[in-house]
Amino acid sequence: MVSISIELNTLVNRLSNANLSLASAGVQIPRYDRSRVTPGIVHLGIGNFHRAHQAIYADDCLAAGQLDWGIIGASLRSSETRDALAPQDNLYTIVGHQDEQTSLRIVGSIGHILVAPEGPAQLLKALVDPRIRIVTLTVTEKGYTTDLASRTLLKDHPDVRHDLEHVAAPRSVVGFLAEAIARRRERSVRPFTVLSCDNLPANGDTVRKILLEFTAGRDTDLEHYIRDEVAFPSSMVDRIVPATTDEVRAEVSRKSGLRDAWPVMTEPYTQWVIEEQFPAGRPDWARSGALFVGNVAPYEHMKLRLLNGAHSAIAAIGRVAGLETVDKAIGHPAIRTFIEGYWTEAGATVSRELNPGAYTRKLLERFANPALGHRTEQIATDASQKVPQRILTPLRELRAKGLPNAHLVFAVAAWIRSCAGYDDSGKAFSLNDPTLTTWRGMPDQALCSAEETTSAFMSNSSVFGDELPRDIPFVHSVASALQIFRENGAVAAIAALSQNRI
Ligand code: CS2
Repeated sequence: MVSISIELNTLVNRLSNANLSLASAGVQIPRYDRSRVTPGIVHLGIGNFHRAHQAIYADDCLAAGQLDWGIIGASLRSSETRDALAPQDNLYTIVGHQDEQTSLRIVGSIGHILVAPEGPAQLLKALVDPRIRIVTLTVTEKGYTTDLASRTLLKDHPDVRHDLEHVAAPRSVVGFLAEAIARRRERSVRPFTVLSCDNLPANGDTVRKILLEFTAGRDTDLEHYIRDEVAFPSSMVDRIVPATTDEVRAEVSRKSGLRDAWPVMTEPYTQWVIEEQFPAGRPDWARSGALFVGNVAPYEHMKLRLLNGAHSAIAAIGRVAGLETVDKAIGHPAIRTFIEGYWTEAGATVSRELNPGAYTRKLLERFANPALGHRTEQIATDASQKVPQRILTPLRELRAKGLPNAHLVFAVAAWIRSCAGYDDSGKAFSLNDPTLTTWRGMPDQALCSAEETTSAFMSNSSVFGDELPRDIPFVHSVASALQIFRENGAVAAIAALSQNRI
């Protein structure tokens, strides 16, 4: 079966500019002349999320005739995406799945992909190009080389240290941004706007802050220039984008009639809320529904705390319970009830004006989409970088106000339990969270009691900060929830909470 589909696959033409006319009927293709597009955006972190989100908004603008807003994508690590997309003229297919419906769209907004480690000078050249007016970022939490609990630059991070010494050959996001802004300034080229599209609180302000800390150690004139001249709007981005599987590749070849080495599958839902601060201009992303606001914080709180918070809780519980995908986890009555309780508590930290009730009703539907096959393992990746802003920030607020927070405490315990690296049946799974697994204080949960494990985790200040570990009732409740997880298994533990048996 596999070899037959591989053979069929090689008979299908490769996606490319020249082959676009061979796409099957019903496949949406770029209706603009790609050879006339010029770059206006450099995007750092050319992964699936960018390709299913910002690149689509850009594609719509290009189709509307705003041809000076093409994207140069850059990867700060591997050459995988460039290697897959370059032979197909950087075209790729977006597969939309909802219920029984599939939509296919070939996207043309990425003109070129650079691989930073292969040629940092080329990426700097692109960043200094006066045509570039915006630099967008999806570099994941880790890419900010920041201690998330204190929002300070990790000055001892090897890449940060390297970049302070080798300014012309940077490795990190801050290193590239600082050097590009410095060169533009020397050449009297107006600075670009830096637009973070990662799931971080006040993401624009966070990049600004770490960039200022970085430049303070390098050049105080540059620091002042960045403070006065460079805009860092914050933005909230939302679209669920699972990792691409071989099944998706095969489906795309079969349905579009063109072979695509790296299509991206996603849900129909998409949202982008952006602070209106673009002194160097911007494309008309509003035409695809982007919302421009004065302050993104209420939207970002709602999304990070309700969607991402629940996602991280589901990922931890799901992994421990042996449930591999979000739809399977949320389809389990005990988990669904738990998540509804979680939303009631976390929702108390979200602006009423945004109608969090309607938002979570929609989330239930989105999480339940079986076509996505969104893996709990994917969401659990780098969980130690996600838990602070998704779960612990609202938890601190709830505790400060004396509001109910038992579900969030259970989510913390579930995460700690999942860091044991085996599920309730004893089956091992890998923890893809290098910041945590290389942490010296990581307890061996098979040997440590729930209290010992909890107190070891509490000593990790880059996750828990300084204040929560001093909240003794909180530490006790995490330890007792962890004990309940150990004794009963994840599903029974959360069911007991929902039934008020604890
Ligand atoms: C997820 C997010 O992997 C994760 O951590 O929570 O990628 C989530 O799917 C997106 O933020 C949805 O917009």
